[in-house]
Amino acid sequence: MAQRITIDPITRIEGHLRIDVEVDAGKVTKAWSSGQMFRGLETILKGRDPRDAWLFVQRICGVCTTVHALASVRSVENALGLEIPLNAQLIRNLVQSIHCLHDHIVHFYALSALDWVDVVSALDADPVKTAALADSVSNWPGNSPKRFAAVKEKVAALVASGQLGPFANAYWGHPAMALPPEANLMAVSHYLEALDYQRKATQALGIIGGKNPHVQNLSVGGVTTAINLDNDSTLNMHRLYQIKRLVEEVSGFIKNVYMVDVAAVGALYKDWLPYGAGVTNYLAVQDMFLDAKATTADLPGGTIMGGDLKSVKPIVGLNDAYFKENVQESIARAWYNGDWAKHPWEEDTDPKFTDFQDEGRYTWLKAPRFQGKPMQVGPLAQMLVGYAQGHEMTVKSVDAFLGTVSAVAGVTVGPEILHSTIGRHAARAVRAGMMADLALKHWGLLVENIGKGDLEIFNPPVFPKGEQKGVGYHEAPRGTLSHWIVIQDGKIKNYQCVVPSTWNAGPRDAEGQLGPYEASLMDNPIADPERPLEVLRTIHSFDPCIACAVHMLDPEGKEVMKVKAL
Ligand code: NFE
Ligand code: MG
Repeated sequence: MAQRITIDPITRIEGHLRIDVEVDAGKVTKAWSSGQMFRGLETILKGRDPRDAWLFVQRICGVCTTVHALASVRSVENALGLEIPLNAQLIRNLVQSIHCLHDHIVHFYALSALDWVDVVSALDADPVKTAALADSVSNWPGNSPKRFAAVKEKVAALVASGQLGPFANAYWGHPAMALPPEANLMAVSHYLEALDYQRKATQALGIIGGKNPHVQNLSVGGVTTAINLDNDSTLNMHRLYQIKRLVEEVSGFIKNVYMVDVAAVGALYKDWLPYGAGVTNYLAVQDMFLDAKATTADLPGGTIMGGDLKSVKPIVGLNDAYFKENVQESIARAWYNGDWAKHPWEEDTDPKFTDFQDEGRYTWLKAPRFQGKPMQVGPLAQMLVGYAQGHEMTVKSVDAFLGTVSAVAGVTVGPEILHSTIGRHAARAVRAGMMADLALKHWGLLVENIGKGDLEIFNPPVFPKGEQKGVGYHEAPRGTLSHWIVIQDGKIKNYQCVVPSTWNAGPRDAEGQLGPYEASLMDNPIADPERPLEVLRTIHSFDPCIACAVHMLDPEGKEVMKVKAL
């Protein structure tokens, strides 16, 4: 008989996500994804000055702190047809790439590694053998027997104290945990080191963005990062080199630790490669633009339908008609008034709570659709649309990574394995490596441009009478983010955010098509319904952010707790 499992809240994510599954004969047969909070940020923007919107919407989230700011200023610039100076483009690229390094590192180690890594098993590891294992895949100087012995001691002390701290309440000893003790000890050591490297990324972001979380250096029309090489208080060579050194250190960690760990975990869990594909329609947008007009970019954009790489269609620049015309959101199964699917410019956000109805409404998330189809967004989508278009950096990076996985797994694997739970981790690690290289490349482009004497950072916006519509999009760490604005006589008439975690965590639509989280859970094995580790594996692989997805908080924080999964 089918068994119902409710996990509420899912932790090690941002925000409040509830997942329900039905399990029959050890497999998931039905799934529901539900965002459990409401804040209403889209609503409070009405009537405000479009130049202020980015400061409000950036508060949607404390994780992807920069991305809503960037999408917002781009939406206003798009509505006005306003170009920004090259320096502003490059400084924004530094902000987005450095933020992304922080975000991807935090996701793998703090938010998802413990789904695969058994901390308690690390106590059985031999530090010398652990160092030999680590040396066989990486040259990282942190991988010494002494370091691993110290980490083992630290974990033993935590276990003895009964206070596991960040390692509390996970599914230790679960039958689906398959790594040998040495791999577990290596990963725990890297978990702790990751804390230092995510901090370094944050420091670099604080220097370029003025503050972290939530950068302060954007503006409709450019950035407010004044450049003056002879002034201590502005962006100068000293600050630029501080940023570069920090990014180089973080890049070293990503290449020698994070990417290697993901390749090793993926290879050692190759039994998991068939699970978690779900929705294989993919959407990503171009980003990391190389010129003021945003005509060329270093990150690829496009769509793929039905998992067929040959179906790829490009999305180019910041004013792409194919993207602009084909996005809609459906509220048929969400807690809003109405039953429509509408283009974001035409939408409203009018909450109407009903309680959780399996066959009716069950979430605060709207269901975004592209040409009526659910789309998976995120690093995997971006790697696949790049791969399918022969985007040089993507093809090289993905092939090199798959080579490492094949070597560790002892079988040759190709890009088809990427349509999976593990594939989402792999794609994110590959993207982190690319973003590290791109952060340094765009740092170089900025220094070169400043060296030519160009110090421009801002083109002032002018708001004409009448109505203008715009969209600002950006490839955030969790995928394609778009902000849609309607301006009337210089004030915001409508503002809608269509967010990566809304694309992925959104519900069914009027046609009953499942959202990507829901679809990816189907057929996942469940070894022990009391401890649904496998559900966490697949859901965490998307890097959920429900604060972003609903941009909305039930002040009572209603809990329907069945399982607390930590
Ligand atoms: Ni709050 Fe976010 C990202 C956005 S949500 S984390 O990345 O936008 O998907
Ligand atoms: Mg929205």
